[in-house]
Amino acid sequence: MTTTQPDVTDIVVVGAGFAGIYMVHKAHELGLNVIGVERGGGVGGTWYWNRYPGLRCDVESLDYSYSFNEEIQQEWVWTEKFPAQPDILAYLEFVATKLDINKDFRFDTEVTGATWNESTQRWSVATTAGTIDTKYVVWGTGMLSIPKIPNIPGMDSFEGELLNPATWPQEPVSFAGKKVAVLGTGSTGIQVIPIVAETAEHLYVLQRTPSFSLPAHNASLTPERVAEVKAHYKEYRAEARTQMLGCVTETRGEPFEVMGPELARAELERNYNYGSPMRFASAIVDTVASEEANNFTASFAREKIRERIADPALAEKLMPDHFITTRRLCIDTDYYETYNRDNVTLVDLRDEELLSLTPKGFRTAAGEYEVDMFILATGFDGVTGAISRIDVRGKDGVSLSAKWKEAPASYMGLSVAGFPNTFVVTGPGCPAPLSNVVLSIEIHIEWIANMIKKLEADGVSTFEPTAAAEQEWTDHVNAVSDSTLMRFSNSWYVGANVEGKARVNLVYMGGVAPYEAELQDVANNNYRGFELIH
Ligand code: N01
Repeated sequence: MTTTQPDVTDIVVVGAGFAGIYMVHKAHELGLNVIGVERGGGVGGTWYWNRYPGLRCDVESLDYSYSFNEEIQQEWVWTEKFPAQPDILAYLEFVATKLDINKDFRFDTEVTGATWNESTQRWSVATTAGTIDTKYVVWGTGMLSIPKIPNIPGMDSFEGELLNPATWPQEPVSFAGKKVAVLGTGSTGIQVIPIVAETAEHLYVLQRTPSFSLPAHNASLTPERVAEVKAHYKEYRAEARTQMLGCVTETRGEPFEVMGPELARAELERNYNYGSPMRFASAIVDTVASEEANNFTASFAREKIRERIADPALAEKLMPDHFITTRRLCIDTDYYETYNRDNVTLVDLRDEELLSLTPKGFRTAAGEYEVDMFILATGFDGVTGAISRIDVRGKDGVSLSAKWKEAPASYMGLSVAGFPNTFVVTGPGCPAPLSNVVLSIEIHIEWIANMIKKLEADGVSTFEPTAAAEQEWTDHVNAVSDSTLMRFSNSWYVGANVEGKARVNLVYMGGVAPYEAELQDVANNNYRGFELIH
């Protein structure tokens, strides 16, 4: 229903994922009016839309959950080491009910624009169900919510089922007896490929860039393990907050040079056997920074991949050649073993370029393949994609997407010069993409809520970061990133996966704990870098 008079509120929260749910709860605590807007039919964010079989998070469930509410973390029972999508969605529904935030959300409603009004010093937020007049806008639109659809000739002509994991149908999809193609071998492809292979008549995996993947060793959580963590959850969460990746890794925190090859290998082995990308990536602390450490870790991971594939020539085709951890380090269940099956064929797009989809399948430089289903596991327009497609106009009518087209700058990864009274949760230039993102979100939401509380108490009408502070932070993000091997990355971490997108360091590589300390320092110094107008 479209209303002519705008609704009036204090805060508009866009998105009902981990960020939006917590922000609406914080608005309740602050005693402010809040309206949440969510394009999905319920809470969940990316976990609402991504429903493909095999989807589970690569951060352990005991970490990948809110820490702010003791009752919630005690009551909810995680059953597996790595949570599956239905469990995460059920968890978020449980939290939303518990915190009574559903009533504040307009579901099945899309934000189409947001315009800063100079005369009222407020935002006008346009949605598909009317306009909202608000003092603050908090964008909780997610880092990975807009799928990247590749522009492959002939896609419209394909007569079979064309599926995207990020908008997977709600009803079950059957692969039984079908010829299926999966395009893409990032985290998504690696999870869906073994499941498809189980029942498909034939599976073609179309790979352009091999990923590094480790066995997840997923398993049921024992009641003892759950009880042990729950008995000391407060301390466990506090320790996670002192870590670079925002979760407990139990690693030595030593560089390769100090460890030496023998100990380094033993530590890689120990963490490989545990099964966790966070732990494996932290086994040698300078894996992402030093070429020597990285080559050592990568060689170890390649050795392990070789052991899992029966055909040595095929194993070489699946061998990644980038610096490990500069693209997502994946975890899997039977990914490489899937290539030992008779009904699976690797189509190496580096040998035979993908030319087009055809009515009956796809064509490469080597020939034509018939398939009934084509799955686009081709990734996301990361970090900036969701907001950039909304018409957000700040001061002087400047468009956010135009500003970010050049370089997605931010101050502290959560605010943007020229866009007053606005926060972008897990925006460009924060450590979230390389962290336990739930903790990164909590850090942002708590900081944002504290700032709003202070602004309200002090009678501040508008705030925005100065252009100088934004530049300084962006330079710092770039300098830290360029001091690591991330400078060679060609993934969504640097916007390299989307044609025409500015190549920029979207991830702050300084780590979660130092980043939170920096945020606190900004707050403690009367919100250094922000212009506050009474
Ligand atoms: O996407 P990706 P994803 N022609 O960008 C290929 C999170 N996540 O959805 O690199 C041919 O990693 C592309 O090849 P290339 C996680 O943060 C987490 O898998 O462009 N190939 C690549 O192989 C992750 O990092 C979980 O050469 C094309 C693949 O598609 C992020 O989401 C699960 C192509 C895309 O890989 C994204 O992962 C799932 C083209 N035109 C996702 N376009 C877990 O927690 C793209 N590709 C476990």
